[in-house]
Amino acid sequence: MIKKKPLIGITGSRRKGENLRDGLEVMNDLSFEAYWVDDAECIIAAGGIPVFLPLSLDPEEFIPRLDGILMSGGADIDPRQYGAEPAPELESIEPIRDEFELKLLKEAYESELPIAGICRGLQILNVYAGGTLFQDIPTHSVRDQPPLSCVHKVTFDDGSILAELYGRSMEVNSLHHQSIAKLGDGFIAAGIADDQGIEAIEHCELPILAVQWHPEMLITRDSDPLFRWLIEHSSENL
Ligand SMILES: [Mn+2]
Repeated sequence: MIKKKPLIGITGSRRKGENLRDGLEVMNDLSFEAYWVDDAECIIAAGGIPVFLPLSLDPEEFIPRLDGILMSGGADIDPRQYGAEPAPELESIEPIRDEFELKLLKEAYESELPIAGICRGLQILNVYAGGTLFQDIPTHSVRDQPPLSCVHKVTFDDGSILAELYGRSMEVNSLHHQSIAKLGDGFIAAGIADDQGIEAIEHCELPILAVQWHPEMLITRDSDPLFRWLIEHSSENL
């Protein structure tokens, strides 16, 4: 018998047809939704089945059907979600996605579903838990090199799950221009950059890990322990 694989919801983004370079002009005002194929492929490589979550869905309906969640990278979070006014350096925001993901997290928390967060995924987890963000950290926004380029070190806290997964430290890519200011309730800052910026968080009680870098873009992606951790914990729900 084929072993049942866990279903992992992946969050994505809604855009206008005009953003498709090969799209038909007549469809410019229609919307499409997109997810990063690297995320899906890493979940497949780790033994899960990725499920894309359209923003029109009600999380209350799909959370009971899923075994785990990957909160993916994407646009900036609307600062008003954490009580701040938009700074001039704020990049594009996607309020409909913010609303969807915050509602999704409420349901996922209640179900104690395993969650992994990447980049924006870490940031929305922090905001959901009452934390705040720096709206622009230019030194971490290294976008003039291929996404697999490792540009700074992350050191993990002794005794953290992330240290168990990654060891004492690792070199990572850095495509984000925002990062955690005030840490959200229930989380520890398990990974710190050399400038003391928070690069990885884990929840003290719930199965939630999140990283600020993009493991799915690194050369080590197919054996990355974050995805392995997510699939192992999600398999407990089968
Ligand atoms: Mn960084």
